[in-house]
Amino acid sequence: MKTIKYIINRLAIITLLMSSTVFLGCSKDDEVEEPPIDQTISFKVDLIKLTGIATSGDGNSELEVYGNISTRLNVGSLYNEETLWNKEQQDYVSITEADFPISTSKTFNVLESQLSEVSIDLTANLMEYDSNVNNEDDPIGNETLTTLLSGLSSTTTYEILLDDTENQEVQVTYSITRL
Ligand SMILES: [Ca+2]
Ligand SMILES: [Ca+2]
Ligand SMILES: [Ca+2]
Repeated sequence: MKTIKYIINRLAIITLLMSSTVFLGCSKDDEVEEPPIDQTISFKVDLIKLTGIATSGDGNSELEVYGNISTRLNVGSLYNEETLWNKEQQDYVSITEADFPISTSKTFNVLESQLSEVSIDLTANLMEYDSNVNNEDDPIGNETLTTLLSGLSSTTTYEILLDDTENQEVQVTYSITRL
């Protein structure tokens, strides 16, 4: 009796092994299906212009503007930063109460599967040069605007007002386009 029981047990184990082999075979077949392709979506950041909003605080109604404007793609905690405009103090540009066109752009590629966790920053950090040695340069402003990309379908234009110093104010205009 003991031997028969033993044989039955063995048979049961063998049957189990065989059926699990069949099962594994099935799941292997399923894996042959191609995974969905993750599309790449491109977003272009265009720096369009600086505009003097208030310039009377600098004597000759012309601001001597220098500094840095950059854009940054954030994917979760990772990022990629690019410079759009950069002037050292000695290379300042003169801004009146009019548009000062700038035409630089950067394009970022984003995987469609990551779209919900992706944003683009635009940071403008501008200063106003004053030649008087006793007078320190004036901060125009240092601001960052963050845009979530998941809801962006075509071109959207953004404005950042830098107004840290009274009557020496500059607005930065840029756009983000989903290509
Ligand atoms: Ca000034
Ligand atoms: Ca001036
Ligand atoms: Ca000045």
